[in-house]
Amino acid sequence: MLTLWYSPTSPYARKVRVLIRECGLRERVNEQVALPLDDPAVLLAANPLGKVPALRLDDGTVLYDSRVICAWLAAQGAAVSPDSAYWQTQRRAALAEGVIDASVALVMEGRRPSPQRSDYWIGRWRSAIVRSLDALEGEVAALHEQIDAIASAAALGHLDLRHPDRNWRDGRPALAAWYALFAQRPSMRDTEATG
Ligand SMILES: N[C@@H](CCC(=O)N[C@@H](CS)C(=O)NCC(=O)O)C(=O)O
Repeated sequence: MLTLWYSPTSPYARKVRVLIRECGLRERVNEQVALPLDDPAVLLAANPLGKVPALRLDDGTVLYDSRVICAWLAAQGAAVSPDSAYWQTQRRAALAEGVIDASVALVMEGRRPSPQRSDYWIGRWRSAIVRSLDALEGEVAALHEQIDAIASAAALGHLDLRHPDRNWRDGRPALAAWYALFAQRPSMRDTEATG
């Protein structure tokens, strides 16, 4: 049985839930409400970004975000479906893109006049980044030269550029060593921002 964590009002989750029905997969999916702002432990364990939707597959692995889940659902009817490594690559890319989203959101929030800034959202974005980098630290061996590696490098480069005070390398030696090597690639050097 597949498990989908969702919130009833999330349009991202709704997209997935509609597609589940359109694909005739409703009987295979246990839909569980998880309200992300309550930080339910089961959701944080499934998705370090702390967001819905997240889908647990029959083999226990979890997919997020909604784009990856929708692509996986759509592939279920296909004669030849990509393998599990492919979906994990897409899921890791979504994880890194979620770090980028949170990192950019922190910059934008910091540009608002201080009375308008939300400590609540700043705290949520920082926590999501910490959990997600911890997850990436455990998955470094899977990062090669695919989109998940590129998205991870872009995320870490942005953290260096905009949030150097957060010291993301602390406690994450494998990710730090991986990034030190990846950052030397000509593609990374050629696209490095300084301002
Ligand atoms: N890119 C994600 C976005 C998911 C998302 O932002 N979900 C919201 C609910 S509508 C959420 O869980 N927010 C919690 C948070 O931002 O901490 C996707 O496509 O699944």
